[in-house]
Amino acid sequence: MLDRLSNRLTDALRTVSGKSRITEKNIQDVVEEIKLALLEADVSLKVVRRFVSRTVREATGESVLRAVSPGQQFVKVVHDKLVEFLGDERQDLQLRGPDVVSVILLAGLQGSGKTTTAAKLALRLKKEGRRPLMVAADLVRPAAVDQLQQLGARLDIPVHAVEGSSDPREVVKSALARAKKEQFNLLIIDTAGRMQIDDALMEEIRAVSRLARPDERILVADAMTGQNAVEVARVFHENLDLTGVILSKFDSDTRGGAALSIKTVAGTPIKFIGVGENPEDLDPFYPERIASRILGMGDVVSLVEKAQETIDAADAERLQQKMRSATFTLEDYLEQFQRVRKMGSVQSLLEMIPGMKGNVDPDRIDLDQMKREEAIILSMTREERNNHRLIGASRRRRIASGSGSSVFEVNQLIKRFDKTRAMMKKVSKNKKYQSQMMTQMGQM
Ligand SMILES: Nc1nc2c(ncn2[C@@H]2O[C@H](COP(=O)(O)OP(=O)(O)O)[C@@H](O)[C@H]2O)c(=O)[nH]1
Ligand SMILES: [Mg+2]
Repeated sequence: MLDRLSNRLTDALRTVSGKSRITEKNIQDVVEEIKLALLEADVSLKVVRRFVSRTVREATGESVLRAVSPGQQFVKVVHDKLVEFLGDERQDLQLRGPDVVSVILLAGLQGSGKTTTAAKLALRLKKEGRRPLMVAADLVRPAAVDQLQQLGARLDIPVHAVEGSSDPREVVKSALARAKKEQFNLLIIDTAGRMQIDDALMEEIRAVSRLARPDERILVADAMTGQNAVEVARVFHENLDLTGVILSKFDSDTRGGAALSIKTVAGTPIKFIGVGENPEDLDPFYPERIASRILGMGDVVSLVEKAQETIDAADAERLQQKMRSATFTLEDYLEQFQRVRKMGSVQSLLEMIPGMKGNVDPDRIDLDQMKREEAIILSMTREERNNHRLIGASRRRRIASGSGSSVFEVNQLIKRFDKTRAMMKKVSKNKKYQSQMMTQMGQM
């Protein structure tokens, strides 16, 4: 699945991810590689251009994190762009409550996988507690009704068909009536496809759509047809105002061009992917997961994410500034605790702060103590955290009971914080002292 694209992109980015500096030259090289990889994956030219220009703009505009190399950060930008072009958030089906009949209309070219997908959706939604009725409204291919009925029998899901009818609207109309009468709450309409997009097909599907008023108008598109699938999506969207696309045969698609282009070109999200011929082979489409699969550099991406979430260059700067001017407050102190928690360990926090790595022994920092202190600080008001001198005797009692500690502990904390802060100012210009102080903060 998407192997070729994945290999090419990953190779291109491996070279840059180790770079300690991003220059115009090495950006140029890797961008060329990305362009070629996308074109080879049959991503439409318009999308390739947009992808590349946004990536470059973002990569050059971003402030560089100190904890990761610029090359690693570039990998993250490419990853984020992949997610964006794949459609950002996962889009689920929008169906109505169980007491109303919801309708899903499936459209698409012949052989794209509509009938198979009807059964896949019916099975999935039945498992979620719906009562589906599949509607055989493909009256063009002689065996189409049969195919759906066989699937229905296999899955024990009823199929609505009208013997001898040649008008799909008639079939849909009677299906709607039957759903009400027999308490089905979901109609899945399988329609006729054509070899190519033609006016007669569009006219027919529009008529069916007007009649059925579907909650979901879904195009089933064959991922293996690449840019052609994208063009089909664009035209169907113009005609049907699609609510989504299901990309079938994703299991056989080594290129990935359709997945990457549909949202941008056709403006409609991919909701599911077909990953095999069996009724179980339908997966929700998660842009994030697909992007990770394409880029295969999850380690680098999560490293950069961690760094972004915790301390970036600006943050570190601000912190040092505060230490120097002794405007460091309990609020800032609390922030440090929370960073440690996010990073998972004191060690990883220290690595993010310039000058700390190797200078501080993380074992000397007492995490339980940190937790107790955090509880105390959390029991203060924001105002008190920003100016601990406001905290008088009665508030100390309240804070102690609010945090499950004693007044003595609250007093201790405030006293030590005062001392540390005074010291911060003194030592803040000396890196070695600075790290000693960090250790002390943890022990405070
Ligand atoms: N590998 C694979 N084959 C699929 C998938 N979806 C459909 N097919 C196959 O594609 C062919 C056409 O499917 P069909 O549902 O009859 O297409 P329709 O003409 O649009 O109704 C059949 O052989 C299906 O088994 C899929 O997600 N993966
Ligand atoms: Mg069919």
